Amino acid sequence: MTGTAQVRCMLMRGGTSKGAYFLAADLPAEPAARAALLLRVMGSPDPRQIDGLGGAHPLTSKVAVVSASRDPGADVDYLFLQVAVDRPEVTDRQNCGNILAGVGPFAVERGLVAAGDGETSVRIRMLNTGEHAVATFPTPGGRVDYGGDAVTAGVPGTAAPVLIRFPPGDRPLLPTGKVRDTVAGTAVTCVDNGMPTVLIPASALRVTGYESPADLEADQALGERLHEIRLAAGRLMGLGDVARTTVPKLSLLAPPRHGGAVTTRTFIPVRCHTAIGVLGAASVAAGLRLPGGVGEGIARLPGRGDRVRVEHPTGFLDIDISVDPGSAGSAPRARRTAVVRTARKIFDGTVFPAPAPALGG
Ligand code: NQM
Repeated sequence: MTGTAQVRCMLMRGGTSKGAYFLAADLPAEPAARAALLLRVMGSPDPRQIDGLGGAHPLTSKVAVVSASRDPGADVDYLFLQVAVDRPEVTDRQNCGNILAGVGPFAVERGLVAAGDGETSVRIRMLNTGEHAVATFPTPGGRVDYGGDAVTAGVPGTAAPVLIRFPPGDRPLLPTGKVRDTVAGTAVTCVDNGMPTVLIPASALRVTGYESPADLEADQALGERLHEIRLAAGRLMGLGDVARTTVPKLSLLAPPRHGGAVTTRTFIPVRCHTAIGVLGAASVAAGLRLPGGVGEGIARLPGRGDRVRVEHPTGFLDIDISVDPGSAGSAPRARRTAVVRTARKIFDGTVFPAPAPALGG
């Protein structure tokens, strides 16, 4: 470990999020000490995160901790940590598929995985959920090439594609065992294809689902209603009291407007996402593929092929998904989920965390 006065760190954009990437060996192993250090690295708690790397929004206050894996099915382990902006909290309760997009390139940059000539595939064990992913990205001449033609809606310009494939998970897609539940008086579909998510028809909450994130965040009555639904849904999903956790997420559904399958506005869970999370979109897509869910009559699913285009406030996210709807004796499961994201190395160097607050006083 480098010591806590300065820490080796790479700042990367992963999909539509931005985070600080660390080798596990460069951070304290003990979770409380690691959390205390990361709060100082990111500048939390402070709504502006003025004294740290954080960008004053949950989407830019993220951390990846990466190490070589002992799992024979993985090259590296990835632990995602969400650093709260205005509260002194660091949580491993959720995963992040956007930050995941940077993990493979980071593993090559730090020498955890040897680059192939042309492209490299990195097998990643996601410690937050125990699930696996495989990320494939260009490495011409044995170096990560971040430049390319792929577009990530919500990110300016183009970049190299990072193909992320999620093998079939063991966990059932429906944490409540039902494709439709009524929580706090509202019909919802609770689904988890990598991210516990509650699907809610926007019309049930008296919004169109096409409002901007800022307008939705400003709607106090909506915020209170969403909180009520989330607390009830969290209990039903077996997540216990979710008052202070970042999962489940809430996705409002409305008919598509731009040729996709559905329009979404996703709460993560208080701020409204400016796009949608990768695993959040994978969960929305899975929920739409299950007959009887609340997306029926709202979504327009393609008749052929496995691609579900999820529209969001700054464009769309395509999810390739195939779902086994289950039968009398077996619960529905995802057979295959895949997505193309992009990532970029922004900065590599040493971060100097703000000094720890003095004790006492
Ligand atoms: O759902 C935001 C993000 C995410 C999570 C959030 C994510 C995912 O966009 O896989 O990527 O839902 O908190 O980074």
